[in-house]
Amino acid sequence: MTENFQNYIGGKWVDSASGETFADINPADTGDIVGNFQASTAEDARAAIAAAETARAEWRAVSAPKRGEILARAARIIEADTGRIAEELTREEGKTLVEAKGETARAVQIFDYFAGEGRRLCGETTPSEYGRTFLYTIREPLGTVGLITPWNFPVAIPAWKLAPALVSGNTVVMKPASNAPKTSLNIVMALESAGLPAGVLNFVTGSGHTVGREITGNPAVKGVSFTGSDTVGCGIYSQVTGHGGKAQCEMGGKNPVIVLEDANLDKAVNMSINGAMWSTGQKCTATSRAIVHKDVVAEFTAKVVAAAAAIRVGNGLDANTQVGPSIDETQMNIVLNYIETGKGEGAELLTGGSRLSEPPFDKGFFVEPTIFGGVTPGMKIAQEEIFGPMLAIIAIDDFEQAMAVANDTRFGLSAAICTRDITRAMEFVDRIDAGLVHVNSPTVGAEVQVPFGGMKDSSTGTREQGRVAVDFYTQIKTVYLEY
Ligand code: UN1
Repeated sequence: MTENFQNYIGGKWVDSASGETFADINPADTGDIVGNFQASTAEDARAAIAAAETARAEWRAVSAPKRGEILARAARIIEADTGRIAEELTREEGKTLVEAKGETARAVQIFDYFAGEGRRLCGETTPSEYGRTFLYTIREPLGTVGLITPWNFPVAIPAWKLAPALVSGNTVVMKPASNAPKTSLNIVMALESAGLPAGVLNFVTGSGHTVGREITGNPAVKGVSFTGSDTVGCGIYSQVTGHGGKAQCEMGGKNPVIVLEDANLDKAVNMSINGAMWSTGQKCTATSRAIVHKDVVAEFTAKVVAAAAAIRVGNGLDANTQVGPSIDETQMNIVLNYIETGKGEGAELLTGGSRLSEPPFDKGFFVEPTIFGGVTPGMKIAQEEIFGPMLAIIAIDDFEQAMAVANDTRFGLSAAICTRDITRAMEFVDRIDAGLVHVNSPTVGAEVQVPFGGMKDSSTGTREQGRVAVDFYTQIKTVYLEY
């Protein structure tokens, strides 16, 4: 019997008004249903927003350090339950258990970090032009905020939106991606057990067209933080800002790794495989272009192709697996279509390129780790976000051309360079259009204590994570106090 999971509204677990549910399916084994979730309506979303509005005054009155203490308690609950949370994450999302445990540990760090922010939710004092005037700022919550989260990091991303939103004193309506709602529900339950008052966090599952649209269109929602595709993100941005709300959207990437002729090639290969293949390439920070100096491109290519061909694909629950499935059939078909596009554009398929459909892969959405060589910067596979285990190798003549090619995309999330030359490394840092810059480390990863976000079409709004995360979730009040 598949278990049914409910929405969480005003501190109560409730069914959707629709009376309908949808299945949360294991992408490695479609016979495994993780649970049924509420196919919620706009009415359910409105009830969640109303509950958040009701709880607003009470939550705002709780001191920020006390709000932080609840986050710290949630961190301990999640930490103690890591094994189960990670296993459910792997079942619904497909990434390996090692990655799922790592991501859950990251969520714990996020809650701990923002628990501390409760004691540092500082304003500024400033000298006034006038005598006997105390001039200072304080941070206040926005009110009710909406969080729309993706399936690819179903524990870390809800955590890195929830923790700063809550510690800043906002009430929340959260809609998780329908492909991975169970992990988010586990976080909601941890916060409930940690003592979060009723109505402060409301959780509504369902489609973007119904639930998402009500959250983004409802003027009671003063801020929306979204991570997902850029098409959806741009729509959300205009909807939310259209009624005067704040919007923060983290969207796509087409992240390059530049490999210069002096690079340690084994390191360059590790950076590329890690960035392109782990988590099935389903990260907005994934490496999708290797921009390699002509003197080393043959050797780099031979090594990276051998490494990709040796990757063990399979069910993430199997300890041997290194790369799991695509999240669903649609996403798998997008990846397979890009493989056909790459071939059609004249790129050279060097390894992979096919769906794995024989047993034991027949019940999942598995694609072989795929590498194309001979890619030119204008090709679609060098321009569009693919979100699959795929790397395009582009040969370049010199550092100047590498920079031009690296920046020749509408995205600007993350970028890496592999070199031993400190001058060119620093030149790269200066000139790359990316919000996250890596020297001799892969394009992926995000430490909680530093800002995360991109340039160009990758992000809008202020950065997530780090101390600046609270900028999005707070508004500033300036006080002139004459005595
Ligand atoms: C990471 O690289 O570990 O949706 C984090 C994403 C990003 C998070 C990436 N917002 O893939």
